[in-house]
Amino acid sequence: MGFHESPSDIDLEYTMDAYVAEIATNPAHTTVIFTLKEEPGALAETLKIFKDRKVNLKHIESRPSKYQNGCYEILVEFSDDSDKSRVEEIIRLFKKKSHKFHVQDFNSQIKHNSESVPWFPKRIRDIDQFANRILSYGAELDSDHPGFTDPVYRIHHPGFTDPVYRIRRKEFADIAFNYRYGEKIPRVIYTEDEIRTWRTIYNELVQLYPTHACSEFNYIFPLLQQNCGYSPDNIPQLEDVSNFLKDCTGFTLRPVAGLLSSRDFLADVSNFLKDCTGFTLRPVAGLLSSRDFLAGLAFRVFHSTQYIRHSSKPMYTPEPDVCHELLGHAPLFADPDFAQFSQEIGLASLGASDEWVEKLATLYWFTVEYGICLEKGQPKAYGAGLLSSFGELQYCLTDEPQAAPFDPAVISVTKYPITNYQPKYFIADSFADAKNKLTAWAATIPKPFHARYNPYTQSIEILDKV
Ligand code: HBI
Ligand code: NLE
Ligand code: FE
Repeated sequence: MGFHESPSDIDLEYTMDAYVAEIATNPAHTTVIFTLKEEPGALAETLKIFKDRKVNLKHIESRPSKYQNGCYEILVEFSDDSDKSRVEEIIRLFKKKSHKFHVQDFNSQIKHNSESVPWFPKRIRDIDQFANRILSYGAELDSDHPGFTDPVYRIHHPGFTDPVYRIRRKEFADIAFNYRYGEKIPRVIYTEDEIRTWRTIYNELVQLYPTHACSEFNYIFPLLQQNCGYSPDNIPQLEDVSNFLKDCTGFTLRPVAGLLSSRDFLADVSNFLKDCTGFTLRPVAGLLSSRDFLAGLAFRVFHSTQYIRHSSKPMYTPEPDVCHELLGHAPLFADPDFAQFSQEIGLASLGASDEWVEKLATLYWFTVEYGICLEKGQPKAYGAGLLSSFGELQYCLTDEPQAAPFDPAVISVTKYPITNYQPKYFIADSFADAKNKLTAWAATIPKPFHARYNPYTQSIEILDKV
């Protein structure tokens, strides 16, 4: 993107990325970055420039300068919706003072870039900006998700006509709407009726897992039973599962010790550290757009519903629910290769065009949701949509559906139904094979940059493509 011409530009990359995010959502923002000597009152004096011109500050960041001793780099973002001439005046002023201030005005560059690159979150906290932008909250509202306005969907969704269920769904939606990054996910007391639905699904599925699910899934599942309250009589709490997925990446043993039963302690601790992945869950009221949903994966954040499907149709629902998230998705997010595969799709989606996001969503569909892989020559399910539906889990390994080899170029343009069992599955040779093929294919997505996740700052780093 041509930002990094001088060493100090490279150093400012992170801050500038944050700025790109803002300007793209709301073009009426300007950011300046300048270097200030550490002197009493220096910052206050500079900020007076904004105050005197009645320009509102939106955001300030500071950090010690690596290049000039005793100096601070300050990023100031301000709204300029009031008066363009005031903003120009401020920029002029900064430039004039540049023997004292090193001024960066990359407005023109960024405006240019934001025309071609859709907005995407740069910091994990940015997810708050879209997590409530849902397309439907299922039983409550109609949706513009293709298919969800379809009468067929309503036939598959008996919750639409059950007033008690609709009220309950509203309670779950409110939890998700009020949630902000970093908070604990509120614990839910599930009703007897809800637990009965969970029990039906759980008991059916655990009978199928040993023969139908992939070995990675079967390896993690007992850990969830031991540590997160997975049992026929208890719907696990999102908060506990989220902590499970996240904490075991830590280097200290202490949080791990708290989670494990003392039996097999040492063996489990080492496996625990190895196997978990830093994925976290975040409550969501309903379906997100593909772009928003995939962007979460780039940060290893998985948006999870917390409500349960209507009790009248436990075997299959077209909509994600807590059974789907916790039985279908959560176990494999504890597998390092699978976690990386999922994050890879997320990173590829950042800043991609609508057309390419749709292709990535389709790939997500045929892998993370409906993937089948070979194990010792035998097909096994790893897709969450299969692992949470005891109807489709049985069906998918019969001769009835079509099976095709794993080829991202083919998969990405394949049409699929969202309210029925899949007519076709793509069979991967292994996770590793699927990941390599995906990475190779994703490199062909036309984007001016490569996005990489920095887990220490939990932010996206942008690398120019050469
Ligand atoms: N939103 N909340 C939520 N959960 C999903 O599983 C989900 C979504 N939006 C889109 C989606 N899944 C996929 O079908 C792809 O479009 C990415
Ligand atoms: N069909 C799945 C189930 O019944 O658990 C849910 C799929 C959500 C995409
Ligand atoms: Fe899903």
